[in-house]
Amino acid sequence: VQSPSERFNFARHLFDINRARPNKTAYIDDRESLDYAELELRARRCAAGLLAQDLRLEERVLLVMHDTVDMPVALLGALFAGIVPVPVNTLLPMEDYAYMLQHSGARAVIVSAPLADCVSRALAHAGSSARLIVSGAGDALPAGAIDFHALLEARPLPEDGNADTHRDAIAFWLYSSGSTGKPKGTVHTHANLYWTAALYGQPVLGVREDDVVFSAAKLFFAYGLGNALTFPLSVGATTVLMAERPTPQAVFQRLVRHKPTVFAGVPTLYVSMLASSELPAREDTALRICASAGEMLPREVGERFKSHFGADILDGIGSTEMLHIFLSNRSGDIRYGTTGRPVPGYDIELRDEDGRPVPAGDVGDLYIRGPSAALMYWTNRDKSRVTFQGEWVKSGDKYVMDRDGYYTYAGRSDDMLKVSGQYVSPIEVESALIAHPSVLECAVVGKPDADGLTKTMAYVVLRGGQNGDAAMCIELKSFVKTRLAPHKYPREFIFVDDLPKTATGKIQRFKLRAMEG
Ligand code: 3SK
Repeated sequence: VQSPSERFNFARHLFDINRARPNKTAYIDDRESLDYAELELRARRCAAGLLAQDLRLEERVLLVMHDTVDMPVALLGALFAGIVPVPVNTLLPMEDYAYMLQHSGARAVIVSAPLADCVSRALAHAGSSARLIVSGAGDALPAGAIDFHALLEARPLPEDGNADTHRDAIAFWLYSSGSTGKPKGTVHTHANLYWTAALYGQPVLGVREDDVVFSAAKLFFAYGLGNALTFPLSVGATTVLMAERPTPQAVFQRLVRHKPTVFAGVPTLYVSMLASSELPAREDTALRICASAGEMLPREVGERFKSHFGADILDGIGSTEMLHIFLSNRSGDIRYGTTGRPVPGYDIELRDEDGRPVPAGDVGDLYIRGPSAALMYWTNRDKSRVTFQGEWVKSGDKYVMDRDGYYTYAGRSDDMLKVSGQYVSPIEVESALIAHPSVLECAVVGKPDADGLTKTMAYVVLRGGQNGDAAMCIELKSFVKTRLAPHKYPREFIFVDDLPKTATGKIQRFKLRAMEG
């Protein structure tokens, strides 16, 4: 596969590829569609508008945006201008946005109207003077804010007016969570985007020009960014965007209305789609191929989906640090229940605790080498050193490879949980729970549900004689919900007299896990 040229701007690269198909639909959202010519024009206007707001090369702009056409316009506009977009999860509490504003030093934030109030409070909390730009505000623009559509009235930068970026220049960041501490700003280059399409999107997932692509995973995730921007735009396909939460019903509506040929989801969603009484008939849909990532796809789910829709689900694993999938099943080479084999262009090693490769059949820590690896975690030297080890990236997952070279997930190396395809730190959930006046101690672990998918549960020791009844469960659930993103709160509580601990007082989560296993 050819490397990108040394001077390389990913947004310009996409516009050059698609200039031959100006009238082809690039995006369809819930309100409008954009053809490729309009997408490029709006992005070049956005680039000019951001520069007019005094943002400069490599300064950050936080994107707190739902999946509407404004999101790719903002992302590509910033990339074109050499400004660094930082797309972030739209379901976070205000304090997380305040942290990200401070940590990234963002000079502007573009926010979807329904989230503007929360982000305004975050700006005040962080003492940030970043400009607030609101998408979809209509007549309800908050005082002092700039309307995104007014920003797009700027005279567009010319077609060749992109920032003259190096392929290895900082292009964008994504925040990635860890078991301890704050989210880490994972710094990616312009070339990294190119490589995910060249190595996975086109040859493995097989996205092509005549496809209609729909990703239930949102653009602010590395997974969704590849599925719904990098891959389809790199071949001139059409992409369906959905602003609302990806419930089975919302997904079904789009599968039937827009007839996507490529769909990307996470195992929890596939399970709830198959369990729904509203599952559309195969004849009402047009699926050709699907992707799954985030957590292991149970074998029966892949098999049942294939027999209903006639389309395979390619289960794979990627990471925010590697930007997209590096280990995957492939069409014609699928073993449901495994994560498949390395994506050509990536090298995989499983190592023991001393860093030595483990033989087939043994569990080891997963290391990846490949050209889409992030540069570092911004201002976090210690954690960068642990993860980015020369050419290799340590993923934090454990895997086992069989004699035929297929890899099977064997858990995390740390206490992190993967719930609905997203990382959950048990420590963060415990810190939220312990803030409740009735909670003396607690420990959060994962528990597989009937489909084999992980859900969080909490062991709780209550203060002096309080009752661990159903009312207390409801109380604790709603208390934690106000402090954490929705996928993180425990779905189940078990009240105990004490927790298993080491001699030095460390909670032994593995003992609790064994009780549930
Ligand atoms: O969770 C995954 O497997 C994944 C896949 C693609 C990109 C990013 C991630 C975290």
